[in-house]
Amino acid sequence: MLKKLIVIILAITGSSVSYSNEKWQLGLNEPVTSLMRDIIFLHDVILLPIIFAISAFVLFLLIYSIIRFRASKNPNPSTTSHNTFLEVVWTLVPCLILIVIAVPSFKMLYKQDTIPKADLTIKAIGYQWYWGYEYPDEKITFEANMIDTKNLKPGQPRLLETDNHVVVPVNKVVKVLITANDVLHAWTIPSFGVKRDAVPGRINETWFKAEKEGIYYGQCSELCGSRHAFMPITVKVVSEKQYADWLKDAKKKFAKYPENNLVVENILKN
Ligand SMILES: [Cu+2]
Repeated sequence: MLKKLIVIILAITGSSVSYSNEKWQLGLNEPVTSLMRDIIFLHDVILLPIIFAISAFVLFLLIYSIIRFRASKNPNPSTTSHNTFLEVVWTLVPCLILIVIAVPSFKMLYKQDTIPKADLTIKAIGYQWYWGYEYPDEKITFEANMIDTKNLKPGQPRLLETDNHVVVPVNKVVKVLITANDVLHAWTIPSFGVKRDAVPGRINETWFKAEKEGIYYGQCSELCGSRHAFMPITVKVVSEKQYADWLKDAKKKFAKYPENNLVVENILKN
């Protein structure tokens, strides 16, 4: 209800909610991995209620003290400067709140960090200003450049669509190796709950298992230069059959895999 009301207010005032797959979208993108569902749970069920409760409590105290202790009602102010009990309480309660947040938060971080046995591996390389991809198991490599606004086909979102898509099969564990060639970038897909820095000379790892077919969008999430806003990430999640068909074509189209890709091959061996 509140969500709907805010959407209507935004629609009337003409404000825009940016970075979304849906017009007037509020909140986080629809989750398609268990990682993202956990993130949404932490945000909606744990963090938001705590934030609202604390804000309401502080607002209540503020209004109460303004009215109750105003000069006309309270001409002789109290000179108390210490209250040991109160000081212990307002130190301990925030600690307890932080511990309550830390438990699910650490659990989630650990889950994101532990990569299950991967069904396929993809390497994403950040360049100024586009992404390059390698499928080390299939020996294919390609680049993905943003499609300019004037060349978009109907239904393609502006600033998010790329000429080549990363294609992965549905319900498979995909391990993503992430690096950069020049400066820091970051590879992310909000619906997957995945975000990792792309650091030159270093390979970061993450994983996802998309549970729904579709096209998912992300954007470089580390300020990397003048065209930082124009290096989107497009991942297409398809059925296993469609993936096999795509691979057949891709192996012809993208067969320029580097011969001495020792770093990636060593990682795959371990
Ligand atoms: Cu970038």
